[in-house]
Amino acid sequence: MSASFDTLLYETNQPGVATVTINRPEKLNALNDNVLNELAEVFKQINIDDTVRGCILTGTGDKAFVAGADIKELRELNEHRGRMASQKGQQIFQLIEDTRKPVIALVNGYALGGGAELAMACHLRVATENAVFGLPEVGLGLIPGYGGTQRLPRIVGRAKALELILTGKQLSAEQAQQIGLVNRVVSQDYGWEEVEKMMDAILKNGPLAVKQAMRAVYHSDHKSGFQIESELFGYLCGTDDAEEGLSAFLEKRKPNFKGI
Ligand code: CO8
Repeated sequence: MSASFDTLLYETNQPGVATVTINRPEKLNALNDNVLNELAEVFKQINIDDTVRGCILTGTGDKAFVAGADIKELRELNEHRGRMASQKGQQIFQLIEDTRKPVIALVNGYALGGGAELAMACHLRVATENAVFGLPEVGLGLIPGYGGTQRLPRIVGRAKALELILTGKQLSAEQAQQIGLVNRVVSQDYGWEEVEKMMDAILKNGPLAVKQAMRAVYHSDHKSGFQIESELFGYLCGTDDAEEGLSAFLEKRKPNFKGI
């Protein structure tokens, strides 16, 4: 594939392995509409490109994988636009999850909100020691809206998922590994080596078997919960609490929620 993007870097350094790097370091790689559109485009192309057998997804710099959805854009959402934005993001993340070539997230820093949700839409996760995971949406008066309420319980179980979603607390890379949210933790210098080793270990196997194994493993998932997530995300976008939570972040102050 020959592709050029505004917010992504696309490379194929290892034969057969595409590397997609989200490249908005000045905003800690936050997912604005442009990034989401380009992620959709690149994964559509990866899906149809027979020369690509696997993909590594990461973020530019050593501070963030992705620090979430772009909070500036979230503040523009009302109930209807919130629901639509959630559905759009869910579809793009589903496209990533439905890729029948292994997608490994190299989580090299903050993976918060939509960033944690993006990592969860990948099939496997390697974290560097400085990675931080969290779903801080409730602190902004919202809930995860890119599939996080559905994928997190599937990955770590309902009790742990509820704890993380309801408290919004952050986990270190090691804590994330302890609950099964990441497959492996390595020092910052070895992130690439580890992720390439994992990819090699997969790609040396029968390509048809790898593809069908992925299909079989994901077959048990139910899809209706995603629709409920979007409805509720949209509802919250129309509330005073979301307006207050998002404004408070951008104005660098603590939110004063009223429950309306
Ligand atoms: N969106 C927009 N801008 C961001 C974001 C973000 N998520 N995160 C960081 N930035 C910006 C900052 O505003 C800042 O910009 P500027 O220099 O112009 O002020 C720049 O990136 C650097 O950030 P900080 O100065 O804050 O860096 P720190 O090292 O002090 O802090 C943190 C790093 C702790 C990661 C901090 O930036 C932070 O808390 N970020 C927000 C994290 C967050 O709450 N993420 C969740 C967002 S909500 C979400 O993802 C919902 C997903 C579902 C959406 C569904 C439908 C749309």
